[in-house]
Amino acid sequence: MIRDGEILQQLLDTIARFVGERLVPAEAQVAEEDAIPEEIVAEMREMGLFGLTIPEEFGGLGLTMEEETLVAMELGRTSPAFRSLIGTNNGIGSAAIVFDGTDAQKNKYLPRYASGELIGSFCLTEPDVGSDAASVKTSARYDGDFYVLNGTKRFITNAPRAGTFTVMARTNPEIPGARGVSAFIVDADTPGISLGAKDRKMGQAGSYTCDVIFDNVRVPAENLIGGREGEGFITSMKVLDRGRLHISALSVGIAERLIDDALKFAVERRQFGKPIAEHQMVQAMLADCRAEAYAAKCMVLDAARRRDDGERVSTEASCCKLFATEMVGRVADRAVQIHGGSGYISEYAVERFYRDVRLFRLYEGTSEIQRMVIARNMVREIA
Ligand code: COS
Repeated sequence: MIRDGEILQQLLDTIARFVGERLVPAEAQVAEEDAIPEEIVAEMREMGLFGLTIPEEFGGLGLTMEEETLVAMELGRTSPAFRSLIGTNNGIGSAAIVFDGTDAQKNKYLPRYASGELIGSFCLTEPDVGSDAASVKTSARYDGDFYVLNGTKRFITNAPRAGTFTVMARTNPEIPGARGVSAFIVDADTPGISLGAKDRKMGQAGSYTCDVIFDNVRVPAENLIGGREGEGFITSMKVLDRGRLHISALSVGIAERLIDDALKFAVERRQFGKPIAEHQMVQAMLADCRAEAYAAKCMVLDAARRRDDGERVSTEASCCKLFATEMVGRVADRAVQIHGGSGYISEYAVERFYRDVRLFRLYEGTSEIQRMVIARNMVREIA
């Protein structure tokens, strides 16, 4: 749902200008130095980009899902590291509190996420717990007015910058699956928390992940999200439904950027006496990219509108995540192919994007998990 078309368009134009004038020119530097320049981080803060989805009453812009997907598409037109920096505050790092937090938790944390003063990070994955997310092993033992957390979380996005962690931990060892898991908001400076070395990744230089280790970390009981045990897994699934739509929109934006780059290259590069854009096999690749990106865009906008209308869109979110992230993988592959040998050289952005987009088919649920969610829901519906 778009609340005010004119205001949204102003926001989209501002972001498009910022992406084109500030972020795209900084892409190579970010890739080279594996860091986003602090002045760009400050500009992102000033623009309110950390609080896009935080409700207005807590200082954010309170974007609806449809509005958020349109913004994510704009942000997709540059290196995903920039989006990743603001991604957790607008998504998995804050959403558990937005959806299920108590008023006190919302008042304490959301304004600081919205301003970018605090970076929120989401801790679900563990060394032995990936796709089977309900098997969380990190424990949270109740002790007086505290819970004592022990365990290790893996591949945690923005952990090196985080001021808080949303942590999924098992409060009831007697319940092995989803219902034994609770969600906590944990301040990063709580004694007993340590961070592993930054992961060295295939792509997305400038965005950081690492292990987060909890060693007898005493978390006040008031930091149990929503004040209820056993709800953490369901909270995570709700967070991921939204996150999956966001990643799908981002994939559309990146596909559009890659199509632009490939098209510009194809009209300039000449072989056999004419631009390669006039060769039918190159045209076929361009056309397939355009058709698939358009299909993904339509899907994402439809699912976002349905979610704004109050529908449960778990199936649609997984359909979008599956299709859009696989789509951008194919688009990136064709963009490299259209660039020929140049596509393998890091001077051209497609080389970097080819590696960057590989992550989208893995995190916030692999393509295999999305297929599993879709098919399970189909079987459930017919039953
Ligand atoms: N919204 C709300 N509730 C949901 C839900 C959703 N999207 N999906 C599941 N639930 C609820 C179920 O209704 C069930 O609740 P009850 O206990 O009341 O019956 C509970 O959660 C358990 O669901 P389910 O039995 O389906 O859980 P499974 O262990 O079988 O696993 C999958 C579900 C595989 C879908 C889940 O583990 C998953 O998404 N895995 C991937 C994790 C992931 O994306 N990791 C990436 C890292 S996070 S960046």
